[in-house]
Amino acid sequence: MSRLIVVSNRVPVPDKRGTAPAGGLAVALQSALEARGGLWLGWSGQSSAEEAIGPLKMLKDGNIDYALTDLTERDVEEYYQGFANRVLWPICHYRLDLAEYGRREMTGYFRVNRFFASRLLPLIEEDDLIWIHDYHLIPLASELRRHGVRNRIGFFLHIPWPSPDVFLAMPVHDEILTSLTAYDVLGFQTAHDRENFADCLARQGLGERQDEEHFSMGDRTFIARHYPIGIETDEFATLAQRAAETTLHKRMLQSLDGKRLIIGVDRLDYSKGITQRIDAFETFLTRHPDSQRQVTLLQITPKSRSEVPEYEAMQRAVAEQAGRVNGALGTVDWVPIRYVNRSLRRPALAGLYRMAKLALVTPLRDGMNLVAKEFVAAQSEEDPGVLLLSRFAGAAQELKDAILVNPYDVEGTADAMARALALPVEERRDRWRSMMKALRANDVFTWCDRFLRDLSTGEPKAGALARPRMAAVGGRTPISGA
Ligand code: GDG
Repeated sequence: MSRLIVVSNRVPVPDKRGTAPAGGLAVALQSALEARGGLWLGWSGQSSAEEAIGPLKMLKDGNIDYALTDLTERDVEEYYQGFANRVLWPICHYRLDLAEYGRREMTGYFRVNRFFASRLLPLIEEDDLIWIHDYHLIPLASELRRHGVRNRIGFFLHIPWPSPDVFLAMPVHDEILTSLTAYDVLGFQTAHDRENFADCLARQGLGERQDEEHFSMGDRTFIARHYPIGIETDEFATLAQRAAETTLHKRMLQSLDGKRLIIGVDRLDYSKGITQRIDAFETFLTRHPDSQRQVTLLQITPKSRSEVPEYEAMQRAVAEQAGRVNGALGTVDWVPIRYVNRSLRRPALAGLYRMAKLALVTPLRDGMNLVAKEFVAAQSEEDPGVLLLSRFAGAAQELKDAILVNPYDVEGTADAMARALALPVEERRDRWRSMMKALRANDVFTWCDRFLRDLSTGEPKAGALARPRMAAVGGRTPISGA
């Protein structure tokens, strides 16, 4: 079996006790790396004012080497905060209005990708498989190819790929699109994303489509396929069951005092539709006064990318909005919205999902949305909660038994909340069973195996992943450095 190299913007380095502070994605990739022997390279999260960057920081954990590089402050500003998060992220989430295209940032993005290539080159061995993750690193394969790297290189895009009318509005669309053709395997979250990508190629007259998933470009061929990412379904279900025994869980139940818990969990990001959701919740409470004092919305929203101005503004906007609803509808002994602006530990989160009768997962656009999947996995079989899910999340393609909503339709979403809370237990069980079946059939280990099988085509044997021990399932998944 070939060795595996994973490259992502941020790397979930194991902590001193040797357990990774990792969610499902990191656990699956680590177990693939452990099985094959491997290397995970990415940004250390540190930046310096100096232009000269020191050597890679190398760490070893079992069969896995971690290679971390610092970046300069200018790199972070131009590549990460600039082009990745203020051009590619909004464009891929259909927010042309928020994209702030600048040549300096674009140049910085390509420069940092060249820099990542220069750090990786001396570490690559002949038969290594290379798996690059997400929109920060799109041009990395073409930079490696320029240096003669002929290894199989795959790319997985965690976020949506937009329709050509949106994508082609980005000034450097041609460079970005062309650099993707340097990969052997291109992975998308949904068939819809893959079709959007194929439409972009066709519109630009790049390459030729051989069949649904195979393309050629000059003398190269590549696969573009959808690999919907999953979660560590069974492990997460166990985590949620165990959490029910903890003190935090008991304290939370006590504080609810019989009220039904509704939960929202999202990184603070405009793509997640948090303000529209709070509007919908307010509309629901106003239209159904009998629900007031009977429900509480717990919105858990860890800060992210606070150095980007849109995110800082959003932080203020959501806090003000929650405060306004609480002021308008709350009473001395009832707060409609509990707004938590920091990250909780993963077991605590699992327990809260299980306690909730309803989850509001209403992004305006989302590659997949793992919160939707985690909520389902955390439910009890006898009395499962209901998932209200945006039809614009990749997860809606698999979780068809969620209550699907259009998050732009505030009144429609409010009505769906009322419907969801009134569902009889038999229907809740039926819906849950069907969604759980989908989550078991395509968990994160299956996702990882499917991608690696395609990437390693031609290899004598691509092994199935060993399942990790529960201890490894502990915290957040900082793959993209969100
Ligand atoms: C990108 C794509 C795609 C959240 N709050 C806490 C916490 N979380 C964890 C959740 C979940 C993860 O963060 C968020 O994943 P999502 O999928 O919902 O969203 P993004 O961060 O935008 O991820 C997305 C994903 O990549 C994977 O491909 O699905 O579409 O945008 O796991 O549980 N974890 C802890 N405390 C929190 O407070 N421990």
